Amino acid sequence: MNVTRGFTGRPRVPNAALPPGQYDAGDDWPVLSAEVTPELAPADWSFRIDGLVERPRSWSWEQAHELPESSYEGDIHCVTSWSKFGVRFGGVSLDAFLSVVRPHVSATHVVAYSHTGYTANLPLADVTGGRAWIAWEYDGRPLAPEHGGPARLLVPHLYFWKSAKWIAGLRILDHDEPGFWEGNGYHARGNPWEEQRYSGD
Ligand SMILES: Nc1nc2c(c(=O)[nH]1)N[C@H]1C(S)=C(S)[C@@H](COP(=O)(O)O)O[C@H]1N2
Ligand SMILES: [Mo]
Repeated sequence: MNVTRGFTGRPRVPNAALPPGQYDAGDDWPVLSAEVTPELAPADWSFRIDGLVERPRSWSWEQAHELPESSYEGDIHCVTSWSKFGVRFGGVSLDAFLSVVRPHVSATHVVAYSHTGYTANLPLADVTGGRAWIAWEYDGRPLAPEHGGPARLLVPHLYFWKSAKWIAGLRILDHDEPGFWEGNGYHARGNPWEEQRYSGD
């Protein structure tokens, strides 16, 4: 890809909490969307998990809110090189949804898909063990539509393109299948600490 790596146009302040090549966006929260922000009311939102699971199912907004609340407080890292420190999201851990559908032992990967058609692939191991959420609150308020409200996937330990906005579901697979950005040259896993930006990194 024809991109200039390692240049962000901002001064670098050494910070051990910043993955390599990232800068601190401070109070800014850039909006990065390949699609037009959809008009998606909570009543029209649903979340489904199917594929290699024992009991595929869908949750309405109300049903999803009956699951135990879980929050994330920490950092997020976009591959375009901004990071944000100490953000707070509220929602439900993906573990709570997955324990209901029960992935097969053969399951290795997931494709997350949005109500808009956006997709992102992830190893199953990256969305289990308390490391991924369906998030509908930011800073104690409803998640704004441009940031994926009413609900988005949140996988903060990977580059933020994995955190599909307007999340509609997960398809559980026994192989890896590139999503939208991964099919356009981005890394299959996207670990910011190993600077896995592009396929081949
Ligand atoms: N549906 C959807 N989800 C998406 C994207 C997108 O274009 N569409 N962009 C991804 C990218 S590249 C990033 S950095 C984050 C941006 O989230 P934000 O706009 O809330 O900062 O969402 C991710 N999830
Ligand atoms: Mo991004």
